[in-house]
Formats: sequence, structure tokens, C-alpha cells
Amino acid sequence: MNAPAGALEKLGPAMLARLPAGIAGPAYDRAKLQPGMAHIGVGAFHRCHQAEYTDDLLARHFDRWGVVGINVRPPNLSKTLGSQGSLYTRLIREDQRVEARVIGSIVSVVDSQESAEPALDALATSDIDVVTLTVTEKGYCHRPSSGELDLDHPDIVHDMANPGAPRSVPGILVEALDKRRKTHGRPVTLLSCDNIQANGKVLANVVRSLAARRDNGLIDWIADNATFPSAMVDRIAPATSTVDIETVERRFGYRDDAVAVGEPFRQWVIEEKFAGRFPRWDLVGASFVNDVTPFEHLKMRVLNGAQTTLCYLGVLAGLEHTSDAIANPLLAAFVRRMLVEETLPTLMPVPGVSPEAYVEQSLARLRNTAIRHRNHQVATDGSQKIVQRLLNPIRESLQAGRDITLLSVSAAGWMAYLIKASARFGAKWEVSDPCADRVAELAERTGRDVRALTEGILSIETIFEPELAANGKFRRGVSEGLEGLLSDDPIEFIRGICARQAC
Ligand code: CS2
Repeated sequence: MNAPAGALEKLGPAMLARLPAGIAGPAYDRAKLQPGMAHIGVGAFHRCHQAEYTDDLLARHFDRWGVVGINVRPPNLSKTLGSQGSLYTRLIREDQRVEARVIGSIVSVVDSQESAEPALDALATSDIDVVTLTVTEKGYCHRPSSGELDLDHPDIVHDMANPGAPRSVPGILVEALDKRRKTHGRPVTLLSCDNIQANGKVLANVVRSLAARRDNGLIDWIADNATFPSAMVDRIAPATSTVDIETVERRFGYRDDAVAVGEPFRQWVIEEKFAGRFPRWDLVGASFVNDVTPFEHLKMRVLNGAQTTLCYLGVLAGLEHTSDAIANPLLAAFVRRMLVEETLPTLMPVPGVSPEAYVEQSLARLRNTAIRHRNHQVATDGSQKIVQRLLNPIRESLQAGRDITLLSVSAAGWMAYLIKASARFGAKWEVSDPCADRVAELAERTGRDVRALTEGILSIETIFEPELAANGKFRRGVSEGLEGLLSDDPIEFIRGICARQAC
């Protein structure tokens, strides 16, 4: 079926009964599916992770667990998923292998980018027992260095003045909880699925801090009726590209504007702390545990730490994707040595997991050439990612008197990436990071004075806690890294470090 794009049929409910060979559909009667949970932030990751687990669960044990997908930020959902009856194709890719399935667990989509009202209505209905979120690290409006609500955040300032018309995710959740309290009063589990350390605690912090400002008993109602479990989520699922959409057209002969592509590996570990009815994702591969901390440290410090390191060193080396960066023997040696020598000693034991084997498995996942994860995508919002991926292991290693040389170079990679994007350093690439303007202003003022650059960046308190920023070993490690990475030949610098550290 090689018809031109315009002539192709679009994916939709009518196609479920006649899907092309080689592609599976929902293994349950999708027409009977009713909403039971809502998800905020319907991006590629949600479509490859929570929505897939839910699809598996519905096939195994059908129940009222349809997902209402809500976006409070771009992109618009009605034009893509909405126009396809909320169906989409999920491709699992590993090198030459492709496994395709149409996922049916999302029952409807809600666009709430212009005003919070559609999201509030959806979240406050009595059908919804669980709200999951993937709103990116910065969506929580917290201070990464402390996990507390950032009261200076412009959206939080706005929401404190206009609680009924919130803009921020915490503001929307608080208003939705208040509506639930005033109407049916049903309990709800709010489950963060973002890569933030203790994500449930952070979500509880930001919601409670805002709710406490209302003098109407909401804070007590939340204490009795809402829970915020922490969770570790894992599957590499880059932003969908036109190549992915064309792959579906070429292979299956239909048009799908909401394709999502992921790797075979997936994992979900959820703290067992539910407010009411909760989907039995543990029946389909997720784990319910008492404490997710060891799992989240392992994942964020090893897999995400490797991704973050490779994205910055990769961009500096002129490489496009994670898989290109790890194919460079020098960068691969650097990252393995960093993980084994500096990161692993900071981890708690994880039941049933060999840390060394986990490192090798993670590096193998990053070599998957069919997953075209752009280094610039991973680099986005690095200021919100480096605390849990790099700075926490650095802090703990410093306390234990261990080496932090390679982790410091990785942290300097984030700095060099932002500095080189500034006009003063030639605007090498466009960046998206809440700290980008601050770093650009600093670079404008100081030029290539590495000491002043280090000093200035380490004084960003929302990212670097004062005690860490003041540590001499850390400051030296970062400024040495910055000196080398800002030089004309950052790769030569990495070669030197690798020789010295026996990578
Ligand atoms: C990536 C993650 O862009 C990023 O920050 O590191 O999205 C990563 O792919 C996932 O956490 C994997 O589970």
C-alpha cells in the first residue's frame, strides 16, 4: 500500500476491525471502555508507557480504566489523537526490528492550553479516581535544590492571585481538588510519572503549599482524601518525528498523526499508597512497593545520568543522537567509567538487581540505533534534571570522601552547553532551559573567564544548594571541566581526562 499521504485513510475506530497484517489492536471491546483516570501531559512518553500498561491491563482484566488525556501546554491534542478517536500506533523499535500495535486505552482528549477550565472539569468529575502526570520536571514549579514550591515562579505568583483561573500544574490540581471537595468528595490518587527524585513528595509539597493558602479546609480534605505515591518510570521514547509518521504510512498504509515510538525495555515501580480505586498495573508488569527510593536512584543516576552526560558531550562533539554519542569509543569509555567508579557507590541495594549488570544493560539500551533520541532533546531543561542525575550523587560522594572528577565534568557539560549557546560565545545552537537567560547574561558579562563563569553559575540557588556550591573539590572539578569543554577541542580534553582516570 504505497499511496500518497493525502490519499491515505486516517487511523480511527472504524479501522479496528480491519487492521493491516502485522499490527495488533486492543484485545478488548474498546467501544465499552469508560473513563476512570485522567492523565496530564499526553506526549510520546505517556503513549509508550502508562497508556500501554493500561492497554495491557484492559486486555487482561477489563474494567473502568479508560484514560482521559489532558494537555495544558502545546501541542494541541484534538487535531491529532482527537481526530483519530484517541487511537494511535505504538511502535517498539530495536535496530532493524519493529513491533506495532494500536493502543486503545485513551478514551478521550481534552485541550486546555487556552484556559484551565476544560482540564478542571475533566479532573473534577466523579468518574476519575486516579490522575497521572508527565508534565516534565519544570511543570512542578519547584526549586530542584530543595523540592519546595518556588513562590517566585511567575505562574505560581499568578495562581496565588487568581486561584480560580490557574495556569500552573500545581494551581490546576489544587483548584480541581477543591472542586471535588465541594461536589462529590471522592478520594483521588495523584501519581507523578516524571523523572524527579521523590516525585510523589515533590508533587505533594507543591500542591499542599498552594492549598494551604486557601482558608476553607481544603488542606485537611487533601490530607484525608488524596495520596501522592512516588514512582519510577522508564522507557526511552523520543519526541515523534515525521520519519515515524512516514514509517507507519509506508509499512501499514494508513495515516496516524499520533504515532509514538519506544524501545523494548520498560519498567514502572509505584509506591503502594492509593487513595481509592486503583488500576492493577501490577498484573501487567509494574511493581507496587513500599519504597521506590532505591529504584529511582538507580534509574535516574545510571540511565538518565548516562543520557545527560552523553547529550552534552555529544553536542560538544558535533553528534546528533544518543546512539551517535555512545558509538564514540571515547565518550562510551568516559560514561562507563563515570557510572561504575563514581555513580554506583552512591546507590542503595536494589532487590534482585546487580548494579554492574544494570549499567551494561543501560548502555546497551542507549546503543539502539532505531531510537533517534536527539541530544538537544535530552539537553532540554538540563537545569531541572542535573540535581537528581548528577548533583545528588556528587553531594553524597563528597560526604563519603569519594572521587567526583567525571561527574563534575558531566555537570560542566550542562554549563558549557548553555554558555556556548549565548551570543557572546557564538550562539552555537538554540537552547530551552529555565536557566538559559541567566547563563547568557553571565556569559555576556564575564566572557571566557572560567572562574567567574563557575562562580556565577554555582550561585543559582534553585539548582545548587549553598553547601554544595561552596565545596572546594566540586568547584575545582567543575571549573576544570568547564575550561576543557569551552576550549577549541573539547574532545581532546575528554581524551586527557580519560587517560588520567583510566577510563
Ligand atoms: C531523557 C528521558 O529527555 C530526557 O530527559 O533522559 O526522557 C529518558 O529517556 C527517560 O527517562 C527514560 O525512561
